[in-house]
Amino acid sequence: MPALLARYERNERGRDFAVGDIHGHFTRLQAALDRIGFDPGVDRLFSVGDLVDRGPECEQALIWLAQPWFHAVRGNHEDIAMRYAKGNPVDVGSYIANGGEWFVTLDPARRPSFAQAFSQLPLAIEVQTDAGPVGIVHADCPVRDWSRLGIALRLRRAARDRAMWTRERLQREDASGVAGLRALVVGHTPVAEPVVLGNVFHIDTGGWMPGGRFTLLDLDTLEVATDAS
Ligand SMILES: [Mn+2]
Repeated sequence: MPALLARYERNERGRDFAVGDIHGHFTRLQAALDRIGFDPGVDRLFSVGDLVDRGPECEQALIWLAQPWFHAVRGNHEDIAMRYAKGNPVDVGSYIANGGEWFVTLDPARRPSFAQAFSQLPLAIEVQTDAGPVGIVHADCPVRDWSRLGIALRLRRAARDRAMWTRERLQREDASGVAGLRALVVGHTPVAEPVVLGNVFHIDTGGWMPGGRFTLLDLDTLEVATDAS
């Protein structure tokens, strides 16, 4: 069984970035990476998940997930795709309304390759930086202390669901933060500008939406990466 919490050592050679929800817009993401001079030879990109649904290039998710410099956690849209591919009950109407039409209409023989790739994704990533560990989860850390996350994810279905689905911290403007981490980076809820509550960075600035853009957060500085010129 793949790890629910994956750990990455400090990047000794290049930079580390996190990006918000992608939703099938890999061409736009690549353009954003090009603008900051992302170097796949030494840099790493950590995705908060939701690689698929809504956009036109969902099938490219498998190509990106195969890259050695690209690391993603599982979002709720990957979660739904896994359930659907396994034949578990999914409200197909709402799935399509939320961008899942590409998967519903995909050749059923091709669905398992996506379900398999998504099943390998951790629900949380921890990246070491000079100033301490940075966590990455799609929606939120379901426990107050990061050191308790691994066991919570293993033992509690509710913790796994919260990691992928909740919007409570943002809705409540809860600035209490997550202990045991320098910063937590999440997506899932679109925001016009990155929102920082305590040490929790919400970075889904809608790169997949008309008029939105991808925020690439430098994990070393916790600043939004700016264009290389
Ligand atoms: Mn989401």
